[in-house]
Amino acid sequence: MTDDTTSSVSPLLSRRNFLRAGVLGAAGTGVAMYASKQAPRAAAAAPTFVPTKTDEVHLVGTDGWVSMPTSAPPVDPYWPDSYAPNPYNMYVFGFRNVTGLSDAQVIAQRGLAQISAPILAFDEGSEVKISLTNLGLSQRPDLVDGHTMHWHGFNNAIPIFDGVPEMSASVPIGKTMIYYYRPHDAGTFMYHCHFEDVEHVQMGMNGLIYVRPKMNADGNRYVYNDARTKYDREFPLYLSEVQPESHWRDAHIQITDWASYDPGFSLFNGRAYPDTLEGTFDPMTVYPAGSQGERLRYQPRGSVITANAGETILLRIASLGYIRHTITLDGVPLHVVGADATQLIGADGHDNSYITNSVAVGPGESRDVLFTAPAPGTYKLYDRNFSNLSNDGGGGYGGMLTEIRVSAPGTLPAQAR
Ligand SMILES: [Cu+2]
Repeated sequence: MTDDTTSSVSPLLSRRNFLRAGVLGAAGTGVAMYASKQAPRAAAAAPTFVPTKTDEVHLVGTDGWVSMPTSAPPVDPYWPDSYAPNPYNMYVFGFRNVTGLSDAQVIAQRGLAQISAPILAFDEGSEVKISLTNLGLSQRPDLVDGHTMHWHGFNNAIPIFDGVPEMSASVPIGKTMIYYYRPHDAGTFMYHCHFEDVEHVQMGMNGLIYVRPKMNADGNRYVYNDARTKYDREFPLYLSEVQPESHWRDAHIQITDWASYDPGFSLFNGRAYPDTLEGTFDPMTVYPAGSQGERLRYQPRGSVITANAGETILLRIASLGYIRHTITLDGVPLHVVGADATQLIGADGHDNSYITNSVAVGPGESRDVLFTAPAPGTYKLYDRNFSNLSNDGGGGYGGMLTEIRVSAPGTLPAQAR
């Protein structure tokens, strides 16, 4: 506050003025509000926001079943889960994208959650409306848990759309809430449910959001509004882990002690190796019995990276696991141009990006990584911590391991959005 209202003239230092000064000061607008009382001014014109377009997405939150690699050693009684319907073996919560479906089709998705939630992609300068419907938990009708949409890293103007249930609303079973956003910052973000978040995030309610920069209007693809971040192909590398014991406990009406967290499977895009090498499937499609599509449709995204030699590849790496991961690509320089949805440049434009072959990513962090596809061949991308390279302690490789498959120049067509 200014001196003339609070401290220098004794008649103004009444208890009422002191309280008003403190309250207004705490609100961050005290000076302007007090000044306007003394000398009325014309109201400032409200800034006008004209969205380039409006994107509307409809998500549901529910529970369901997925399949970790069946070659892993059983851990009795936790995994495979005896309640799991064939061909699944682990209980999860998750989001599904039901945009455009009828009410009856939406309701029919109850109990059919996916892990590694649908990737959402929006443009800088657009407006975004995300409807979240809570379909309840088919395996746990005794639970009345809400769900929320928390856009991790988004600068909200008000808390109502932040999805933290203590600070805003959460969506009760059978209801829908519309979250509203104006993405003004390009980068790689995450979203997750924030209701009982240690449990709901572990159970699978989390995924990626891309915000594409305005500079893409020139027909090229950039990570940020900077020509140095141009790329040809992009791939998600969403990191998480699952602890089979806690998933079993949720299915069997038991309580987990989270202090004993010890994940059994480390996941790229919701799958452990060798399932990371399988294709991408559609959760809405019914695949033939016994096929990989049937088994993996609720963890639908494969992690194989395909490119032509010489192309610039963008890896959008983000983690909502609970432990730190270090992603390594032997012999190929990785150029980290962004961290936590922020380009690595200084206020003066100085380039703070860096070259490495091991990208460390902590829980709740993201990295935008560019590399040049090397000579044709197959390369391994993996977590260099060997304990994250096995499935439930079994022999051989598992966990966070996938392949980069490089073809001769001109072999693959341009990547479609
Ligand atoms: Cu939830």
